[in-house]
Parts: sequence; structure tokens; C-alpha cells
Amino acid sequence: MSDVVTYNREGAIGVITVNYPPVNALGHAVRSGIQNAVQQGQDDADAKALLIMAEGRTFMAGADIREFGKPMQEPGLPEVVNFIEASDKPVVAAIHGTALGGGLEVALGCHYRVAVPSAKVGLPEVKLGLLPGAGGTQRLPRLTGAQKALEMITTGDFVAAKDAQAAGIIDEVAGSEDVKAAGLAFAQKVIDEGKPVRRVSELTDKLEAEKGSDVFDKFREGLKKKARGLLAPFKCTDAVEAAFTSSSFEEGMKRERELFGELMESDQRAGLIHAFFAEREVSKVPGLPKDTPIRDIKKVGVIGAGTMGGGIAMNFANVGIPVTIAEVKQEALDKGLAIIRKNYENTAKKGRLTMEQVEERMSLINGTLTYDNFADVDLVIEAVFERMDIKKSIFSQLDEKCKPGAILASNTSTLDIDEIASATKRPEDVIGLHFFSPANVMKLLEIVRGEKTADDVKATAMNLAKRIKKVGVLVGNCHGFVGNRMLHKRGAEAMALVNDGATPQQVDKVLTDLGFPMGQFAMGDLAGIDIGYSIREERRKAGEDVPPSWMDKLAEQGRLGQKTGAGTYKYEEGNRKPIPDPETDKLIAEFRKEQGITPREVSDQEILERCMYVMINEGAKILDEGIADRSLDIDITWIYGYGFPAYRGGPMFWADQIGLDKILDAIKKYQKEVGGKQWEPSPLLEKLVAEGKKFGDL
Ligand code: 3H9
Repeated sequence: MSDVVTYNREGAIGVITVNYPPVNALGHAVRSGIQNAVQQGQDDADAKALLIMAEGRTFMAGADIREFGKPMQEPGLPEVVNFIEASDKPVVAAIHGTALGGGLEVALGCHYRVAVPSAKVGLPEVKLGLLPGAGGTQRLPRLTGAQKALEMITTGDFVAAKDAQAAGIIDEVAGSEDVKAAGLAFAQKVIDEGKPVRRVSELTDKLEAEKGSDVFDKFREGLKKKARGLLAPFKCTDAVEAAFTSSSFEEGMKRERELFGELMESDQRAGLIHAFFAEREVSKVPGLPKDTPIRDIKKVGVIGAGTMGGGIAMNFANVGIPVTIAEVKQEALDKGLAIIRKNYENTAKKGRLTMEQVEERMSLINGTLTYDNFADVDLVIEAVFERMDIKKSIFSQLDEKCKPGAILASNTSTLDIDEIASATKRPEDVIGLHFFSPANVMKLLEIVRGEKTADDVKATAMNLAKRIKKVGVLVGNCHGFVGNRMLHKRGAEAMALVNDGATPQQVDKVLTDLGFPMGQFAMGDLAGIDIGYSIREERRKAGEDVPPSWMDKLAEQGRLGQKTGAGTYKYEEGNRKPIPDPETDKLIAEFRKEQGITPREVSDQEILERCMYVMINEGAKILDEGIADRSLDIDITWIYGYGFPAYRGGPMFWADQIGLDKILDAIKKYQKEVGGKQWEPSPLLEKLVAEGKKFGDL
């Protein structure tokens, strides 16, 4: 018997325990261990019922994702689940933590399921570009009916024990959190009451009731919008439908297997699994040991009650950390606090917060007009206008007012953290905490280390990101850091493509077709066209060669984007949908004339290559300079900060899939045809191509 799965008898109950940290994933040793233990239970004449449970923090969290792509070692999970279900003795699953994916499928192979109150269940395979492949698509609808099974399997959302009981997935929710006691008590009840072996695969009443229903067509219609670009939710729907259309459970299982195999082969599965592990890897920063001390953050200050400052403050109040917001004028402070309240109330209207919680969170947010109130905060985040002189003046005041050991952070999205730190006598306490708008929603926190930032300040920032439920990525200091440095290259190229003859809508469509939620110009309208304009103006003032742009004209005409009702696109009152505007076309045509440009036909392929490959080239330079430690840091930055489609794994993973040689050839072509520093090939990219390597090999 393997040591990861043990069999012990307690009274008349054969207890099978899985112990395979951290999450009891169903790797080969666990699969064969369960199968052997169930056999042992069958052979044990004194066992009247069997109990399957797990040690540690959770029930089984699914198949072992690390085994995907390697040759499968027998027994496969579907066979193990069938083997459990075939038992002549009743088998009970006792669930704590999360029974996910293959873990829930094991539980569905059992004849009864009991859970502790805090347990959750789910089939999250879809989030990895897969479908439940060990009978989940066939067994779940036999318990819940079609609609609930479709919702769970196509979203991957977790369901709390009580709701799972209401849906028919769990038979009993225990009164206490002691999973072993709950399992033993339930198994004893099964024995005492002579409850029969109840195999889910043999249940047919839910299937009969919904035969021929149009629920699947309706569901697919809804998915077209909700799951745009994704493959797995549609295949999941096909698999669940097969439970209703197949002549037997076995036939349905065969269909599930085929569809699972198709998804396993897909690029989307590769991209999503890369994103899953990359998200976990970013928190392990090279050179920053796990046991680096952490500073205690109990109280936070935020400077600026504008959109960013308010959103940042909400993150702390949401997790119970008191936060004080400083403004220059009472009016601005009142306005900022009122907007925060309104945001919370809107969430409450949608049913996601109670009014009591709104008040609780508001009571954690205070306003002030003086930094004197920052004397006892552990962290201050400055979120004012992007101007170095203003930021430096604020940091020198913070240096005076804040206690020793307080972390002084800037939310700057582009400026030099070392220069900001130089305004203080404690550069080791200074760090960049770059939130993305809306700051209370977007998951990315780009954490910018200065030259002198102390290790415990970096570790505290990474830890804080987790506390406020963000994904923190630690990056180096340069203009725009990782995210905006790459974005600015894409933005300049997108503008140039329009100069050449493309329309803004054509550029945006290529990007949304790739899977971005919005295109470059729609995003510019959302952020405000004045932002890019002022960055270009600053750079021009600094003597850089920044060519004139039709977008400067938009800004000069006061077309600043959504906030003024028009930018590149126009907007109807109260509606965020971009509408192509003939006025913009006219302005672009005039601009081309002034510049002596004869517009030409620009292909979608050229747009894709110029917008994306320019970013990849910059990403390679960022890696070469050590601004990002690993290509996966860039991938996660783009997935969580800029809506890069997770199913493509992030820009650098995507580039690896396309082939770096192809990308380098295209970069060299545009170096000749378009020119400019942005098209000078990255030496790292050239080296990787010469060695036949990928970014993922670094
Ligand atoms: C499946 O089941 C297919 C079947 O239907 C069909 C098969 C035929 N495998 O997230 P955390 C690691 S597909 C291997 O930081 P948390 C994770 O990488 C699977 N490793 O903790 C990390 O490692 P490290 C369906 C896994 O408490 C460590 O465990 N299941 C797996 O925040 C801790 O993870 C899923 O999709 C795995 N399945 O969250 C569930 N899961 O320490 C995926 C985790 O080296 N998992 N690891 O960085 C999760 O959603 C979360 O990990 C969970 C815990 C909620 C369980």
C-alpha cells in the first residue's frame, strides 16, 4: 500500500485517507493508492461501509496538473472513479476544504457525500481550458439537472456546502468542522439504517425529465457573449448534453473522453495552464527568500482622493485595514469620500454587499487635510498627478512626518522611483505600488523596486498584495516599468498604423479578435486621451524625438475620451459603447494631408504584427535589462493588468507558441520598412533564436 493513501478500519468502517500535500492532487500514487485501498475495503470482511477522506488543508483539489502532457500511468482517473462506484459496500466521501475537478469526481463516484460547513465543491477544469474528464459531465447532471450542471461546469465557480446540498450534490452538511467525525458518523448511519449502494451513474430521473429540452441551445446562445473566444465552455456544454442524448452512461462517458482529448490538445489549454502556474510562480521572487521578514501593516495612508486614490483606499477597507486619505482641499476630500460611498452602495444594490458591510467599510476610511495624521501609519501610498516635482515635494514631507520604518510608496505608472526616493533620507523604505484602474477591481499590483529598496519592504509589498487579494508582480525601475513600457510601444505603433491608412476601428478589432476586452483606442478613451498627450508633451520638452500625432489634435480639441463624451470614438450620454465618429475620420484625413501622407490599405495581419511584435521585442529588452526577472512576470502583468487573454498564456508565452524565429524575421522586416528604435531587434531575442530556444527556457 502506498503511504500517500492508507486504509484503516474503525469499527465497521473502512477508512481510506489520502495524504498528498499540498492539495491532495490525484497524481499516479494517489490514484493507484485509492484503487488499492477500495479493493482492500472490499476484501475486509469486517468493513460494512467505506469512507474516503483527505488529510491536510483540503479534500482532493483535482487531477495533478503537473502530469498533463506526460504519458498517462494506469490507472486513469475515470477508471478509479468507476472502480469506487462499482463497490458492493456503500462508500461515503467526507469533504473539507475544496473538492475540485477530479476531486469532486471522486466524491461523485462515492455513493454518499457529507461535507463540513466551510467546504466548497466545484468543477474548475474549464478555467484550465479543459472539461471534467472523469465522469463529472455525466454524473453531475444526474444529481442537479442540466441548468445547474451547465452553470457549474462552464464557469468553474465553487459552490458552498449548503448550496451544494440544495442542488443535490451533497447529502448532508455536518454540524461541525471535524471532517473525520462527520464522515464516520454518516458512514455509521449508512450502516445502521441499511442505506443501499446508490450509484450516481444509474440515476436517470433528472435525465428523463429534461430529455428534448431546449436548455442546451439557449445556454450556447448565452455563451456566445459570455465566453467569447473560448473553446472549453462550448465543449463542456456538448459533454453535458451527451448525458441527456446518449443511450447509456458508458456512451456518455465515451463522448466526454473524446471531447476531453480534443481540449487537452488545444493551445488554449496550454495557455491557461501556463497562466495557472505562472500566477503561483510570480510570488516566488528570485533572490527574495521565503523567510524574508515582513513589516506589520495595520494602518494605511493614501494621498489623493481622486479616482485612483479612492479605489486604492477601498482595497484596504475591504480587508479590514483602516485607511486615511489626505487631500489638499476639503471639497476634493468630500467629493472623493462620496464617490467611495457611492461605489459601495452600487455594489450593495447588486446584492454583493449588505448595507451593514457598506457602513463597516466606510467607518474604516477617514479623511484628512494634513500629513500630520500620517505619524502612525505603517504605509503611505501617494496617488497624485504624474508630475515629478509634486511627487518629490510630497515624499520629502512624508519623510518628515512618518514614523521610522513606515513604507513610503508611490502609485506612479511611469516615473523614476529612485528619483522619488531621493527626496527622502530613507530610500530603503521607498517602493512603487502601481495599481491599475479601477484600482478596487483590477487584480494586478505592479510592485516597483528602487535601487535601494530594502528586501523586507519588497517582501512586505508582495505579502500585502495577497492580503488585498491582488496578484503582485515585482519589477525593476524604468520609464513605464513592465506594463506601460510595453503598452506605450503598442500605442505608438497603433497611432502610426492609422497614419498609414488603417482606421482606429480596424486596429481595435484586430486586438479584440485576439482576445483583448477592448482595443487600443477604446482603452485610450477610457483612460483619458490627455494622459498620453501629456506624456508625449513631457517627452518632447525633454528633447526626445516624438513625432506629431492625430491624437494630439484630438486632445487639443478637448476630445479627451469617455469623460468628455468623445475621444477617438463618440459616446452617447450614459453609455460606454464606442461609436465610430466621422469627425475623427476627418481629423485623421486632415492630419495625413498636413504630413504629406498618402494613405494605403493596411492588412489585419500587419496590424497584428506591428501592435504585438513591437511589444514582444520590448518585453525581450525588459528581460535582458533585468526589469522583469522572468518571462512569466511579463505574462501575468499583461493578463491581470491589461486584459491579455489568459487562454493565450500572456504575451511572451504566446510569442513562444508562434515561434521566436518568425517573430524576429517580422521585426527585422519592420525595422527596414517602418524604422525607429522600437524595431531594433532585442539582442536577447536574437540570441534565443540563434540557440533555438524560447522565453520559457530562460
Ligand atoms: C482535473 O481535475 C481534470 C479531471 O477532471 C480529469 C482528469 C482525467 N495539481 O493555489 P495554491 C499546487 S483538472 C497540481 O497556491 P490555495 C499549486 O501549484 C484540475 N498542483 O493554494 C501550489 O503549488 P506551489 C482541476 C496543484 O490555497 C500549491 O498546490 N482542479 C493543483 O490558494 C498550492 O496551491 C483545479 O483546477 C493541482 N490540481 O488554493 C484546482 N492545485 O506551492 C486548481 C494546486 O508549488 N487549484 N496545486 O506553488 C486551485 O484552484 C487552488 O490551488 C486551490 C488551493 C483552491 C486548490
